[in-house]
Amino acid sequence: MSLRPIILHPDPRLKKVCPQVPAVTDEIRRLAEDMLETMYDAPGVGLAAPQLGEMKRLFVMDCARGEVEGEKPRPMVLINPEIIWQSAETSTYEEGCLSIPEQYADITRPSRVRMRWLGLDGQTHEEDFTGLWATCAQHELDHLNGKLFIDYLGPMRRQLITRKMLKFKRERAKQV
Ligand code: K2U
Ligand code: ZN
Repeated sequence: MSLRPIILHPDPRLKKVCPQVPAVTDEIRRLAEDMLETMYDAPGVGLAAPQLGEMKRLFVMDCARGEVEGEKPRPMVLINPEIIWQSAETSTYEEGCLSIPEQYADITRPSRVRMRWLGLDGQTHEEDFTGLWATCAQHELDHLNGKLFIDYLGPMRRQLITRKMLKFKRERAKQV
């Protein structure tokens, strides 16, 4: 397992639609392991493959943050994920993104989603997600379609955040 660098916005790889994963191979298993290690280290509750520069339709998530007494970690790997049902009811959550550090905005999404995906076990899985799990799953699926949470904001706010990130990346490059 190894930690990998997280790509920062703006970057063309974060705007691309990722292709399906044809099969669960040892390479995919190693990538999923690295994604989980990088996510926990960030720390985060989700991470999508394109955020590591891997243009593949898979993401990891673990929203069991131990806030609930006795809640055990539940690392999940979702390959070729799709939403097969979503509630009309919506929830608003102050979202952030590991590719857009220190920037947050209230984003409204369906409160509940039913997802179908291919697991590392090669089986097809289906599950309903609510709460932070639902928000995170939709945020990560957006990453696989080249969409960032700032794309839900108005153009001025999005440009402001992008300019801040360009400055952040310039200053970080000077430190290297
Ligand atoms: O994809 C990512 O960049 C990781 C995201 C996932 C996420 C965003 C918004 C809402 C839920 C999940 C986060 O940066 S992970 C950081 C985090 C930690 C605790 C709660 C929410 C977000
Ligand atoms: Zn993100």
